Amino acid sequence: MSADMTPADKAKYVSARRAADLVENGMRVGLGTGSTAAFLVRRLGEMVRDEGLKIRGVPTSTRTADLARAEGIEVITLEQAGWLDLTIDGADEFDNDLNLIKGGGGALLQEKIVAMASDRMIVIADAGKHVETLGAFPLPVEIIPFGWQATRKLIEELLISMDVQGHDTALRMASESPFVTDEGNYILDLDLKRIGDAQQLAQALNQIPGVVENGLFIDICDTVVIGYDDGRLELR
Ligand code: ABF
Repeated sequence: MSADMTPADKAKYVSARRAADLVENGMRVGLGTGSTAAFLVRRLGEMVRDEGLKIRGVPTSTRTADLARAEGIEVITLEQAGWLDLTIDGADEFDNDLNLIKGGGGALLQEKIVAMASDRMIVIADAGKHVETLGAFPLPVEIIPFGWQATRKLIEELLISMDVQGHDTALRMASESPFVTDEGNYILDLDLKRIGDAQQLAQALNQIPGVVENGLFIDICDTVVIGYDDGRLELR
């Protein structure tokens, strides 16, 4: 841990290193995306190089794949792995039921597919990600570019009938152009402020034809490894 780390980075670092201890020789491991997951990938790289850990990693984004290869981790595709023993990934929010909002990094589709294709899913997060009720973090929804304005309008009409506090939506941009995911899709960020029934919302969103997937991870996460900036850890 370097002295110039921010308190949040220290919390992410301790969470990621604790989760790395749960990785065993021979595992096929889903590797998450984001800054917390990057600490995990770096720690696993150390274990591969210095302790002879033998794992095969399935990344959830091209940037995680690049980092894992640079760290000397054997990278395979989910198709090659077939199924995974364990996935470790970050999150933008987690509640007391371990339901999540993910997708702040724009990788939610591969993250959800990889997490669901795993015997166990562990989230690594700083304590600041814990919320009583999901929704303060804008909910990412991956949509196909075809007719995206119509899809956005259908989503906004849906939100009126949902148990949410906010209804604003925004197309995620990357400088002057729409942000494009690894699959070539767009992301709409829904500023819902508070989500009353996350399960109902997640199912309703995915009924809209142009919607590919949403960032609500309901009943997917098995354990959250919570890191604190003073080095403390809590497993839930
Ligand atoms: C990724 O990690 C995303 O789903 C989530 O948005 C992000 C959290 O980023 P960070 O770890 O940098 O806070 O899994």
